[in-house]
Amino acid sequence: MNAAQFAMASLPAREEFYATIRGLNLTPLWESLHTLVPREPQPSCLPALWSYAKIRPYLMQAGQLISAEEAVRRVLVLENPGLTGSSSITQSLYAGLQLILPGEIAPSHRHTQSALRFIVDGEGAYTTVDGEKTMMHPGDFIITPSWRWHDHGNEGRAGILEPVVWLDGLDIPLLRFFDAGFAENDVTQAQRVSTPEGNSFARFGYNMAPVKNVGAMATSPIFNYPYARSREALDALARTEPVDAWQGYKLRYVNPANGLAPMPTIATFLQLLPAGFSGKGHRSTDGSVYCVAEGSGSAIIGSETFAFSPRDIFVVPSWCPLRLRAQNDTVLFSFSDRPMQVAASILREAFLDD
Ligand code: 1HN
Repeated sequence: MNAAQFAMASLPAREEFYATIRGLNLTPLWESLHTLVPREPQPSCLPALWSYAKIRPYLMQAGQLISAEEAVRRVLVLENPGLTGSSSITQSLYAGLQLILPGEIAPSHRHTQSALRFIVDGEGAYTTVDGEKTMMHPGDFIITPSWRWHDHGNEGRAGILEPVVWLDGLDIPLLRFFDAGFAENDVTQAQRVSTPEGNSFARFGYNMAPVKNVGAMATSPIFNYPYARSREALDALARTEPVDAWQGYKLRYVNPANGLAPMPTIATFLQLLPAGFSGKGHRSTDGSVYCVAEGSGSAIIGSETFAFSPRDIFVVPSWCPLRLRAQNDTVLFSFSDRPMQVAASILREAFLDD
């Protein structure tokens, strides 16, 4: 018998064999080898865009239906249409839009999942992380490191009382994969503020660091990266150097204590695309979530084109080419699981010719 005859002759016998061994919790590798080890990434994650203008009315409706206190966190999860039922925006990351109304408190708790907030709408909210409070302003990038107490509130600012909305990004699917999730509720709703506001930024936010009592810090000691500072850096770059043909002017946020990403599992970026920018294609194995801070244009993700406006969120799956176009000056915030892939030496990226 040649190989083909052998395969034909033994098909029913094979099926019977598979059924038998299934009872012993055994499966034949040769039936799944090609999908287990693909020639290139085959993400279930799909390209998608969430229009903030479309979502906002539903967020506000959620605000009428449940309090922040009852919900613990009043969030509409941005679930990837290719990952239904998993509360994931990519295979490794979670994203959601959180609403906090004036006077509300989202009670203090802690968990092993790391979180980021990118403020999209409204003024007057704050977050307290391990006893230090920081006010949230649109465009600020704020972190809640693994296992630190955190509560949020909205007490208004300068007489203005308005709903505040931010984008949450967490490494929930990654920790679920590792079965390493723990969580605990605090004994109080809102933590007692024990460190003066601005203390962390004074220590680490000016390209300087304390000389005493600085241990290794896997997570950034800065927990609010103010938009005004990051925006200023991009502006200065745009005045002083040529634009990158793929990404415009793009910077990564750093943990000043080690030069790496702000959190061990999540990298974050801010980029400026000058008006009229039409970028070449770029792809990488870290699927990314983008949030539009300013401007409008389009994201061509694979073969699909998504028009974006301020506050919209879009997701680019692993290894899917992204081309960015900007009508007017555009600023994009983004995050991905890049630090995990770098640690595992599996990050790949390609800058395409067109
Ligand atoms: C969480 O703690 C927050 O602290 C937001 O604001 C979203 C999603 C799942 C689990 C914990 C927050 C979350 C979360």
